[in-house]
Amino acid sequence: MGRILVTGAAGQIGSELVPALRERYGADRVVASDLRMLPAGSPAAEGPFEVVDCVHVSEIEAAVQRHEIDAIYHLAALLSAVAEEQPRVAWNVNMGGLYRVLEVARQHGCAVFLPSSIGAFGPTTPREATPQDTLQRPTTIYGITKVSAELLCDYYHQRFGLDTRGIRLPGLISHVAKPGGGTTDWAVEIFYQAIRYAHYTCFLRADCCLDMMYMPDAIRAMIELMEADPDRLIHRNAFNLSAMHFTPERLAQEIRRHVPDFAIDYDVDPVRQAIADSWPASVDDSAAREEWGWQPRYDIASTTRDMLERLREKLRPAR
Ligand code: NAD
Ligand code: AKB
Repeated sequence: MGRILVTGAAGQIGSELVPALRERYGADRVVASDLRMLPAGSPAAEGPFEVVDCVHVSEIEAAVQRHEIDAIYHLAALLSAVAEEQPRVAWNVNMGGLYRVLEVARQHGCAVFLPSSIGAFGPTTPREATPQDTLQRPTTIYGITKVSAELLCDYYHQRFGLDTRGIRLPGLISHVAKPGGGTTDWAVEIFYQAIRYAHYTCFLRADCCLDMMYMPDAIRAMIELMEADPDRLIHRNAFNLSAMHFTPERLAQEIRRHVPDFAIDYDVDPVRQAIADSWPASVDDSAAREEWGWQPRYDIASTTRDMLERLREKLRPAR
């Protein structure tokens, strides 16, 4: 891997992807970029940084040229709940930003990684063990941008020979940066609230099952896919990826093993519930396993244990 640009680097994924890439390829070879500055003192802030608004092609191009970039991890996007509040902005950032990144990549010969999502599926997709190749008719603006993004990346690969690769990520659980306004944010918030108040009010129904993954697995998957032998990749944009799936009630039960008096109640948000109801409960990731050897390492028990341990440390009052 040569020199890497990460867009949207201040977000939930970028905050952990940038340090992981720097550890693997060298700090000076990975340039973080975002609309906003990285929080001072965060691990991602230790290294090169550029302000890049992905809807401005000149800003992407300047960063690519200045740092002689070979690969772009394009993370900048609006997540599902925020996108539903601002559909026009979501289209502009998610599709407009991607189109400009792909054009710059085409002109400068960069590889592109794009995170798609379980949001790329819709209510007519088989909901259990969702196949790799299946019906994709999402009903959210987020999902529409994700399917379009998968297709656009395939097009740039087929038409221009660009090395584009992508993963359909499930909801991500992490402790470094908070999630940015998605439907699966509850699965992060619940840990903060369990430690602070031993209580959480969930905005999804108790029995709403969704696919989930712990961030270390997601980061490893992104790096492994970009390092995979291209001759073995049949799907490219984008691979189903799975690690675990659970309901709020099931996660609450797991948290109670560590916080015995933890209580959960429900105040369902109809908008986010409708989004969740249109997504798979579990996905079949056999293509990723066969084509580049994907294997998750964290399940619900090990994720819960690690999240609580790390958040207890992070939220401990300074003496
Ligand atoms: P996030 O909302 O936490 O971060 C996105 C970042 O993009 C923010 O720091 C924001 O400032 C930046 N940004 C927004 N508009 C921009 C623009 N015009 N130019 C440059 N930067 C801009 O999101 P995330 O959770 O880190 O997700 C990153 C990507 O992964 C997105 O494409 C998202 O759809 C996808 N994804 C995330 C999850 C998840 O659970 N976090 C799951 C599936 C897919
Ligand atoms: C969201 O909820 O929007 C994201 C996702 C699964 O794409 N976490």
